[in-house]
Amino acid sequence: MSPSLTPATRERLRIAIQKSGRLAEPARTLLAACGLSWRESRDKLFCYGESLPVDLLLVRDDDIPGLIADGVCDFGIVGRNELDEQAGERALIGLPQAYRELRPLGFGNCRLMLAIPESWEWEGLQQLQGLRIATSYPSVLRQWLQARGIDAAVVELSGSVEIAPKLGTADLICDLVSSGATLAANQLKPVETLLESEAVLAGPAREFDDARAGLADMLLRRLDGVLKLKDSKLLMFRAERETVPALSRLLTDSEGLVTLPGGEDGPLSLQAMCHGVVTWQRLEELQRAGAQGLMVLSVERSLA
Ligand code: PRT
Ligand code: ZN
Repeated sequence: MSPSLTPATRERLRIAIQKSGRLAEPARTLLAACGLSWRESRDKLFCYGESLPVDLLLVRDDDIPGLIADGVCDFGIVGRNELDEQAGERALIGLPQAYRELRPLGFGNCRLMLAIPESWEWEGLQQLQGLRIATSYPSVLRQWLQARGIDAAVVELSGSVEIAPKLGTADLICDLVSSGATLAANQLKPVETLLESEAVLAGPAREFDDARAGLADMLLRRLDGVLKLKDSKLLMFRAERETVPALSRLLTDSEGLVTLPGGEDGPLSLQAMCHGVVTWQRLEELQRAGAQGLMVLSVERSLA
């Protein structure tokens, strides 16, 4: 029997992720790092969760906010740009805010930006008065313009926004930018950022009040653990007792310098959790301050 799509009859959690596209692979990798695994289905739309009662729905990113709002899915991994755009659209037609951003996930980073023809001199926001701006994010753009008292026409396009100025359908554009190569290839230059975006975990605006609550809590705790450890390294070394204060001062940004139990005499064994990249320069500094036998280890998993 196929799983029911009605929220009331569900005890399993359901997470919507992009079927294919920029966020698809990193979203799966992140959920797998949280200990989830799935049985792939033949239609590749619904993946039954095997390790936990957490299923995946593989969809277009545009559909994810609506699926959460309608209660068809409990969570979704989607760009903040999409979430904010649809929240604006919902507000405009008087629908309640049925979802919210729960965690930024650190991938799919991009900016929603205004870009003008390269040949223009950028003179500031007042220059936008009376111009036509092409975008796939009309709601975010309208709100942004309104907040700044700018009266410009918003030209809604579902794709190929960057060629609108060349085609004469708009004067400038408002679009997502990551490397900036697409803008440059179309003789456009970025001038203003409307939104800093990245993939986020979105969930319902209200807490769960049924069997899904415990499961959702566990998932969020695991996710926090994975996100925290993402760029973490465990630093291990030995040091003479008298050098420890100087070494601690070099490690103030790491998580507690811990002295491991050992003998009374000789060097101490120490460890510290470092968040971010541990450079060679940093290791050499520590070595000069007295650290011996330095080792940098990847951290696989941790539970607070
Ligand atoms: O099929 P489906 O509807 O699911 O996918 P989609 O085609 O709508 O989305 P997809 O996979 O292109 O993007 C999904 C999400 O990735 C977006 O909603 C953003 O949150 C995020 N993201 C990150 C980006 C970019 N970076 C990005 N660069 N989305 C789009 N772009 C576009 C950009 O507008 C430009 O046209 O990619 C092009 C290349 O960018 P540059 O600046 O590197 O040249
Ligand atoms: Zn899309």
